[in-house]
Amino acid sequence: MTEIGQRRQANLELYQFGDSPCCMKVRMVLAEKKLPWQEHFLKSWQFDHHQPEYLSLNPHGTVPTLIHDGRTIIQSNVIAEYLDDVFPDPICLIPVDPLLASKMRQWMFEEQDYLFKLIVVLSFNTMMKLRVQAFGLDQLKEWSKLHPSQIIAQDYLQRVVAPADMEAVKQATEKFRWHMERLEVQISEIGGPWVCGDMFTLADICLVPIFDRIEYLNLENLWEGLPAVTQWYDKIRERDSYLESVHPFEYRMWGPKKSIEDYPYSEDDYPVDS
Ligand SMILES: N[C@@H](CCC(=O)N[C@@H](CS)C(=O)NCC(=O)O)C(=O)O
Repeated sequence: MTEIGQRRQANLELYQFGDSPCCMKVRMVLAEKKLPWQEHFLKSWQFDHHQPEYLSLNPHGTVPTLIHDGRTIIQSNVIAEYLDDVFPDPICLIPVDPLLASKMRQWMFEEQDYLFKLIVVLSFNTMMKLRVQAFGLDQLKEWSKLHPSQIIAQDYLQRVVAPADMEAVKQATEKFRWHMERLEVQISEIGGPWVCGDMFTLADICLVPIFDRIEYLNLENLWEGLPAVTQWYDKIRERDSYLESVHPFEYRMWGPKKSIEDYPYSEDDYPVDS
């Protein structure tokens, strides 16, 4: 079968939340590969990702989960590499050179092990707590009954209701800036425009959803004065795959750029997810 025929026949399903950085990463790989896929949208605020049916696919109760021809693949970085291995056309996103490939994976780990954890702290303290105001505590308590583990559900409710931990926010922004300075060195030393030089790779795709979230939190100053990082972000936002995979503003959760007053919750749409 030709490569185009193979792509048309690819049977790909993605379980996801729209706003999730890990899911945007996978959507962007799918877009680079021009692969059609079917969406299974999970409502995180109603704990769809903790229901037994979903846990049988992904025991961690996290998104994304990819199903390819009935086979399940979890962990966003693993999914990204899997898609590149199985669908090498029309663009290959992993360098052949082992040293460059190791550099790419190093930045993929940097995103998973550090940057992602930092944006969880920043998001939780600045966006997630808005859910109490937006939905109302009674509604959140009602939904929490849908969680199969009441210990986890109560812990979640307490964290959402607790006042923002501004010391944790301060520490997370300082750490984030440190990673940005290292990224500046990486892109400028290799000559850009991408993290691994001339070749656009999975490292670029893994990092961009983190930038998207930071920008949505009005924290773009975290790469202020870093020209290589700034140019990298400007350039990646011109790619079709970015435009196809970035979550539309209308469906985003509330945050500094989207106030509850201007965008009140309506039963008819799904303006929020994790
Ligand atoms: N290492 C995992 C992380 C997955 C993850 O934490 N996903 C978030 C969304 S970006 C999630 O499902 N959060 C919901 C929860 O933890 O309850 C991956 O890369 O797939």
